[in-house]
Amino acid sequence: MKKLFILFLILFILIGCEEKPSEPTEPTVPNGLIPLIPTSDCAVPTLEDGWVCIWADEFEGEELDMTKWNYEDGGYGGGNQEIQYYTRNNTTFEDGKLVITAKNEYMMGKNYTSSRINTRFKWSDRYVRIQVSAKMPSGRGTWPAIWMLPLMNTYGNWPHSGEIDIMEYAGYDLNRIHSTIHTRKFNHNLGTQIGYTRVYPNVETEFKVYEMIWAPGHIITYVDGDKLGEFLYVPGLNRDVPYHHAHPFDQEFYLLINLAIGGTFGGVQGVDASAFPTRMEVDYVRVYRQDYAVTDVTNPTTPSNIQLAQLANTLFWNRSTDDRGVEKYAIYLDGVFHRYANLNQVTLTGLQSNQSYQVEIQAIDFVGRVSSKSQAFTFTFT
Ligand SMILES: [Ca+2]
Repeated sequence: MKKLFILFLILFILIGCEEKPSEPTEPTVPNGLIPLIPTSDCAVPTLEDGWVCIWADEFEGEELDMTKWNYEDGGYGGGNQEIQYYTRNNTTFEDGKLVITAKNEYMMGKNYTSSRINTRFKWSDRYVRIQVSAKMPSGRGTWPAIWMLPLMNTYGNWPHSGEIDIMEYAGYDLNRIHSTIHTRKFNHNLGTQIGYTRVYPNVETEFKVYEMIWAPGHIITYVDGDKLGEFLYVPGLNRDVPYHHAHPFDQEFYLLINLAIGGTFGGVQGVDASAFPTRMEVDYVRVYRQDYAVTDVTNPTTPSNIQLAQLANTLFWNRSTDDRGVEKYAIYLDGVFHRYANLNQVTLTGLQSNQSYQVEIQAIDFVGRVSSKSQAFTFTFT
């Protein structure tokens, strides 16, 4: 027995030696970036292809984690003539899930109660991947949503600074999931919002993963891995406006989850009072970031095909490609750095009227690797 123990001890030491971590190597990532460390409260800390969980709520507790979320109590109707009064009393926690129960009960002038939560000033970000596992409520008049609003209204009040509806559902149209963006140029007030819709099986009886992958100029939404919506900024189709009129999604957004009743979307076929109470359940929210320090290894391609837009003093160009995405472009005038642009369009301001400039553009990725400068484009400021 003792011999066996010693044998195991030797084996253990040998294995232990082999597992000794290797010596640190020279950093190969520019700008001293270090790999991301997953947040400890995420059940799935990494996903394939370099995604690391940076924020999550698995809803394992007995109450809402107020370090992560806010309740939005009140009866103002969300700007959509919704008929619920939101109160925190309609949110409960069961079996590791957040449950919002909409009830047919009078409160403060409204005939229904429900809940709405958000992460404003507690979590916000841009260019992330979000997964929300949720089960929809049932009944005509219900309108659950998982969506995002801008943290700061950098480009003005709604819809100028944008809205991302990762998913919406109206209970009168069984199993039909919607995914939509609203911007200054594309919004439902003008009837120009850009949306996608598809029927998925059993959304009221099964948990589905509602997902968004958000990259510069490009947002894709999924339901259980099936692509539902794709929103791409194409400057050639938006020559008349600054990019943020069409695609203001280069700023930080926060997350909202709510179960509205009635209103301009959920209530178009009325509200079936007998359908209440009804529940929206959320199993988890997980937010991932691309671990650029590990996954980004190549430089972006050189911007090309610089052109004048219809909008005065505005240029656009073919987007550069990169192994992990272009974060921004550097604009040079007569060889001198002038400013950055987050997407492949820029409106130049404050230059000398009737003076010509040699414009060169350089793409920069998320670790700071740069492309070559583009061919110079001669531009006259007006
Ligand atoms: Ca790169």
